[in-house]
Amino acid sequence: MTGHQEREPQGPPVGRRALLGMLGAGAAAFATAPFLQQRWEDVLGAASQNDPTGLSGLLPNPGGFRYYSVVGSVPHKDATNYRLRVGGLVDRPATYTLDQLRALPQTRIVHDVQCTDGWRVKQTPFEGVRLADLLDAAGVRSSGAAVRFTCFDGAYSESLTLEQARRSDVLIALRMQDGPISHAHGGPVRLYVAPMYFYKSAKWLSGISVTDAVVPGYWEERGYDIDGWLDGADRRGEAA
Ligand SMILES: Nc1nc2c(c(=O)[nH]1)N[C@H]1C(S)=C(S)[C@@H](COP(=O)(O)O)O[C@H]1N2
Ligand SMILES: [Mo]
Repeated sequence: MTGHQEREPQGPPVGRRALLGMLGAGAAAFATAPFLQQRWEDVLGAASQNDPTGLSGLLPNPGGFRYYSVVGSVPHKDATNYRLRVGGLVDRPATYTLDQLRALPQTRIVHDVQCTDGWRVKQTPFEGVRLADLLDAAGVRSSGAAVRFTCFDGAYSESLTLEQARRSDVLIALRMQDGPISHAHGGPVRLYVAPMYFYKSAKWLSGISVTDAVVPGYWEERGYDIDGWLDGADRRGEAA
């Protein structure tokens, strides 16, 4: 590919005109331009989060993902200002920076991603810190039974039982598809619960709190099943 020839990392930010051009040009425009692809993902993210018709799912969609957010805009965070707080029913509450999370042992999982809306992205690599490691470091008290996740979008939340949270295929993910997690995909840090539907994988993760019972998450309060398990081979992650 000739992608690097198209890149202008020192240049001005991509302007409105260029973005409109990309919308017209479609897949060909960004297939050769990794620098622009990031912006394209932001455009798709912005378009699909405010889309009651679901038509934004018809836009060219790199990698088959759709972008979801329950709020209209989410602050951007990076290594300078990202924090993850671990607390609740633990002996040693902690706050992690992005660099501190990167310095911990990393696990890579390759698994199909599935949304309850019907789309699937096959064999997607995620990489990060096992949630079990952070829980062990925090020292879960005997009264702890579940984990509640909160997000710096200010609205989304999720939950797992402690037993689910301790599985080796549940990650505090720092990387996705072998790169840093983009803002649109919930970066710099999202939850990744490989054996469950993707709504369990909270984006823009900022808080992990051990609780004495499961607190239903954002979608679960609105009718989603608290039990997000995939079926059979999908749960086990056997490639189809
Ligand atoms: N903070 C936050 N996390 C979220 C959501 C959301 O709206 N906000 N949507 C969930 C749903 S329903 C899905 S399918 C995935 C979508 O992830 P993606 O936008 O990276 O494709 O994120 C999940 N996590
Ligand atoms: Mo979803």
